[in-house]
Amino acid sequence: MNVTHLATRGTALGAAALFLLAGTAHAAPAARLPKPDLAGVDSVLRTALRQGAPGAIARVDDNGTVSTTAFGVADRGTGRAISNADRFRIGSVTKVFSAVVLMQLADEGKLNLDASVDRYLPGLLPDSRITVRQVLGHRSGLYDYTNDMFAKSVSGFESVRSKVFTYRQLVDRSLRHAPTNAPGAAYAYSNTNFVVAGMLIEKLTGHSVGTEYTNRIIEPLKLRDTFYVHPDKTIPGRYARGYLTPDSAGAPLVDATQQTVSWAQSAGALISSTRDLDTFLSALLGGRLMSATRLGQMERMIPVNSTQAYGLGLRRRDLSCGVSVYGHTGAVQGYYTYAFATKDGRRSLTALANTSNNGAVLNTMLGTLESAFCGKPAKVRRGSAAVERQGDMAPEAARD
Ligand code: REY
Repeated sequence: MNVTHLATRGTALGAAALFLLAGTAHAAPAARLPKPDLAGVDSVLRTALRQGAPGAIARVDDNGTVSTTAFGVADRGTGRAISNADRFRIGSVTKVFSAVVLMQLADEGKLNLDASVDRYLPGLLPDSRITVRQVLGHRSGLYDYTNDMFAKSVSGFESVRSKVFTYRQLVDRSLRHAPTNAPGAAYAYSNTNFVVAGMLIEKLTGHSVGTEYTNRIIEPLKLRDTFYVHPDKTIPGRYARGYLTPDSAGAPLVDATQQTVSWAQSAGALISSTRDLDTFLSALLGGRLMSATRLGQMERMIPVNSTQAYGLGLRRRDLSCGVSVYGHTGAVQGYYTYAFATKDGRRSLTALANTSNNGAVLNTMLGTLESAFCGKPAKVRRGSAAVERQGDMAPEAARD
């Protein structure tokens, strides 16, 4: 086990040049947040290890004061200790990147969020009432093709790990099913929406999503650990291996590190690190990636359940202390990610466990948010709200 609490002080982002657009400061008054409970984060990660995660890491950036913590291994074969320098697959946190690209295109007057998807991608979807805004908010009704794909976790994964899909093939898999709801009528999380988002990016820019992530986000923010390598199967440089938990109890973990992630692409194929995701979310919420008006639209939320809401490619979680944080979770085979920040972007947390398909670990890792943003729990009697909140993950949270 390795434990590191590394505190460094510096400017949150040393680049005024990152103000890509004038007048974007998103200056919510600095909320009075409890101090992060770093011992609490440690204890959450240790619990995740006891529940089967080979390794777990977290990084809290509190207005430039950075704390990192790591337990367990990056590689079960060599026993190498995991650290916050390790890259990993971020799953659906990719959706925030895709949404940012589209919001920038909207700022540039190249995309109307309330236009029909059909206007930009004629004939792709059977219902021309579906708008871009509905797609980004998971309100299109498009069925999530990954439901059937991963009904059996290990064989489902093995059957796609080396495949290269076109976006259209993924959309076609969705369209074999009836829509889950009429356009705009309900929230229903679906990867299909962010496959459509990727198609929109490529259609409007004439470039691959990888090029757009790089030019618009990765390079301006100097994210040195963030890569879109699809359909390459290998994570560049130093990385944590990812271990998929089989459905049958007691079966050995499956090393899922090498895969194309072609089944997800613009819905979930980015690689990153805790440092880069903290930087990205702080920049986004701090108003440095799009106009203030556009960010407001991205943050306009529809309630999902009692503790969660969803905007445009952005999730809000309401924590037990009354603080709300914005970001996304990610679940690809072998990796569970939580990446969230305060509304003003001044405190961010990214946490990773290098396993997946393990509901106990996913639920436990939610506790990193409580510790990072709510501080030490108030002294409460048994059965307190703070404890109960850990158990209230919505069923859909197991995948999104
Ligand atoms: C894919 C299956 C979940 C994960 C998914 N991920 O939609 C997107 C996300 C990109 O939200 C897999 N679960 C697991 C199963 C369940 O196979 N039978 O946990 O590794 O990040």
